[in-house]
Amino acid sequence: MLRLALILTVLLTLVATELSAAKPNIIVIMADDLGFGDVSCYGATALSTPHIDRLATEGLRFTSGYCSASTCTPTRYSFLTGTYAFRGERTGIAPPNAPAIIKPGTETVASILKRAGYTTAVIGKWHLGLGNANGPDWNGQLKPGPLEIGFDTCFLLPTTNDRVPQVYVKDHRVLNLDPADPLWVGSKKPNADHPTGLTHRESLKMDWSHGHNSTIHNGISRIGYYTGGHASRFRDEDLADKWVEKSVEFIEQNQDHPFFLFFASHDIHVPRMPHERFQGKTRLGFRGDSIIQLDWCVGELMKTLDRLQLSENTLVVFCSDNGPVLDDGYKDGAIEKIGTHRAAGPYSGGKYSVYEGGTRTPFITRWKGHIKPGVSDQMVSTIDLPASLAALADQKISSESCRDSFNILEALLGKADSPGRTELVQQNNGNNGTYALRAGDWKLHRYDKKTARNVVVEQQLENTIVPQFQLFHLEDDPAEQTDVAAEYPEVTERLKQRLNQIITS
Ligand code: NG6
Ligand code: CA
Repeated sequence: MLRLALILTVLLTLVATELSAAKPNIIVIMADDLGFGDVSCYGATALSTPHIDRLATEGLRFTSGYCSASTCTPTRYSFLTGTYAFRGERTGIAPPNAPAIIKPGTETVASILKRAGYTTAVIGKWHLGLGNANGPDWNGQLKPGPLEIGFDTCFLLPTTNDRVPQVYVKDHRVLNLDPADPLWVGSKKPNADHPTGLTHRESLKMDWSHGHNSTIHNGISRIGYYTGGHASRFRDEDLADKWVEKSVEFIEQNQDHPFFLFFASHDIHVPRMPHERFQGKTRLGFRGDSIIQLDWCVGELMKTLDRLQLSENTLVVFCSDNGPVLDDGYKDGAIEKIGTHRAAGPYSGGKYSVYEGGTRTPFITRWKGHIKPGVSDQMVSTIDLPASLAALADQKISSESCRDSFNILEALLGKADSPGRTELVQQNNGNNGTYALRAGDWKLHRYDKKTARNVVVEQQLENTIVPQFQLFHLEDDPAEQTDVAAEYPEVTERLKQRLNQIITS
C-alpha cells in the first residue's frame, strides 16, 4: 500500500514537472520609452543596469528585437492583439478619457493564455482606454477594460503618468475612491480658479517644456484636467515600488499553477520622477535615475522567482514600448546631461519615428534551463508574442485573430537555425501615413505627409521635411543616413508594393 502511494506520488510529480515545463509561467516586462542604447548590456557605459544585464547573460539578447510602433498605445495594442495597430480605429496615443480601444471578445495574448489555464494579470501602465463609447466612468465601474479581454486581474496606471488622473485602478474601480470626493476628468479647465502649470508655474517642482501645463498634481502639471479623488492619488515617486509590491503578491499567490504577468512599467516615461532613493544615482539626471529604478524592478522580479524556485519554470521577456526621447515635455535635464550617452545606441531617431531608433529596442528572453544563453540576430517583435506564446501553451488561434503575429517561438527560445521574421512593418502613431518596412537588410520609409519627427533623438523634438519614400541598407548604413532609393529603383518599388499590400490587406 505504502509502495503504491510512493509510486503514485512519483508519477504525479513527474506529470506535474512535465506540465510545468510545457506551460511555464510567463512574465512580459515592458519598459516605457527605453532605447536600444539605454542599458549596459546593449552598450551603455554612462550607467549600469546589472539586473537587466543578468537577464541577458542568463538568456538571449536580441540585436533585432522590435516593438511594432514608436509610441505606446499602438505598440501595446499590437502586442496584446497580435494585429498591427494601423488596422484598428483610434489606436494612436490615447487621451485621458479614451474608451477601451480593444473591444471585449477580441483574442489577446491574455485570453489565449487564460484559455490554456493560466492566471493572467496586468500590473502597471495601461494606456489602452477604459469604458464604453462614453469613456471611463471614473466613479463607477471601469469597464470594459483588461478584464474583458482576458486578464483575470489588473492593477493599473490607467493612462500615462503625464496624463490625468494620477490614481490607481484595481480591476473595475479606482482604488480607495471616496464617494464624497468624486473624480472628474476632462479636457477643459473645470473653473476659472483651477490652478494649472500656466497659472502656477512658479510652484512646480518640475517645470514643463511643451504641453503638460494643465492640472497640477504632486508639484507636476499634466496633460488634461481633473478634480477630486484625492484619497486615491498616488505620488509619482512611489509607482515603481507599487508595481513591484503588486507583482510579488501576484506571483506568490499563483506560484503553484501557470501564471502570465504583463509587468507594464511606467519607467522611463515623463514626468521622470523616480523614488528619492534613486534620485541622483546617475550623471544623466532623472532620465538615467529612472533607468536604474526600472533595473531595480527587474531585479526584484527575478529575486522573487529565485526565492520561490520558479526561475527554471518561468519565461521572462524584457522589451520596450518604443524608442527613446529626451525632452518629452518636461525640463528634467535629459538633453543637458546626455553627454556621450546614446539612448538609441547606433541608430537614428527614437520615439515618434520610424527610423530604427523608434522601434528597435532592448529585447531579451530568459528561461533558465530552456534557453541557451547567448546573442541572437534574428528579427523578433512584440507583435509576435501572441502567436508564439499560444504555441508555447499549445493553443490554436482562429485565422481572423492575431493576424500579424507570427509563431517565432523557436527563435525566441534560441533554438538553432530557427528563423525569426523576414519582414516587419514599423509605424509611429495611429494610422497617420508614416510607416517603414524592414525586409531583410533593406528598409523602406514611407511618409505620406512628407515629414519625419525626431530624427535626432539628442535634440528637441522636431519635424523634418522628407521625400515620401526613402530606402536604406541597414547592414551598410545602420544609422539610415544615406537614402539609396534612386540607386535601387527595383528594390524601392518592390518594398513600396509589399508595404502597401500589408497595410491594405
Ligand atoms: C505626447 C506627449 C508626450 C507623451 C506622448 C505619449 C505632449 C506635448 N506630448 O502627446 O509627452 O505623453 O504623447 O507617450 O503632450 S507614450 O509613450 O505613452 O506614447
Ligand atoms: Ca512609451
